[in-house]
Amino acid sequence: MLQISQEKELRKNPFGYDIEQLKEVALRIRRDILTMLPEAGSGHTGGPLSAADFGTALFFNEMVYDPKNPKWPDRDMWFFSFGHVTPVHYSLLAEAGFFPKRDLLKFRKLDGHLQGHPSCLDSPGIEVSSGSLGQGLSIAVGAALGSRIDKHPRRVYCLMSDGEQQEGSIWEAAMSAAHYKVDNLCGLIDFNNAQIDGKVENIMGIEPLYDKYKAFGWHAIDIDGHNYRQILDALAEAKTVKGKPTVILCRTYMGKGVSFMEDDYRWHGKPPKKEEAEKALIELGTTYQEWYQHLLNH
Ligand SMILES: Cc1ncc(C[n+]2csc(CCOP(=O)(O)OP(=O)(O)O)c2C)c(N)n1
Repeated sequence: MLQISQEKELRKNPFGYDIEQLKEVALRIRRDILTMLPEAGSGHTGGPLSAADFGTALFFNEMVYDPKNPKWPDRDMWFFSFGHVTPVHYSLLAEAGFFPKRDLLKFRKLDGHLQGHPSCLDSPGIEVSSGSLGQGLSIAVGAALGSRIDKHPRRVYCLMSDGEQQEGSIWEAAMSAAHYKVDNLCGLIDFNNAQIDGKVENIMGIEPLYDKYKAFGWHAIDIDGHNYRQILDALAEAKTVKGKPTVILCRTYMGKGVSFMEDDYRWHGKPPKKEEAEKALIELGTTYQEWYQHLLNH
């Protein structure tokens, strides 16, 4: 039988950063993303940059976990259903201390553990391997239900993209989450209106997404996904909702933070070349060489 702590002081985020500290972390996360990608020579840029702010709020203010003990029974659980955003996922894990930052320089390399899509067999802090869009919410519903059966106080977070709302399996999972009243489940959607081939609204529109989740029996919150006050308030509100799951629609911009990437779907799946990364990193107050060295030393 697992020993699960119900005590409030044990079940808290290990950092508890305020908004100014969260902004500083997110800047480092964006620098990491732009340094590891050209080094890998492949991978996704736009989604990781759009998800960087609500991802930072989750890892450095909200979720309960122990980076030195990834399988700690008391932990909350998070599932990155849109597996392809590994640059932000891995950078958050490294920043939190699950593994050294220098590992980021081995992203997508044979002698590293950080695969292009997350593998729970290879890297700490990954609950489940993902990459096939639309699967994560079903897994999260199961984890939330199982936690409830165990009388575990954990919360389960499912990070999704807007493109994957086009998958039918999302809506089967959404239906079951409401049916089973899993109020320990919180979905966050990176609503950047961009996917691999263009704008989501032009490929297969998903609006009105807020009304759709409401109609499926969820509590829904629509926020600016780059505004920390709104993100933290939405996460706090989600914890007060009883009898239904909550979804937070995080309105974001693909490529957020880099002028020549923002709101451009062509950055969905390509890495910056070293010269492009240099330009981007200068906008973010550093240089490629400086941040590469920073990663090597941490
Ligand atoms: C089931 C499935 N179909 C297709 C793909 C290929 N694919 C990878 S990312 C992507 C675009 C998805 O757009 P979105 O999830 O909104 O991500 P963003 O562009 O915001 O990073 C597609 C179609 C996949 N990974 N899984």
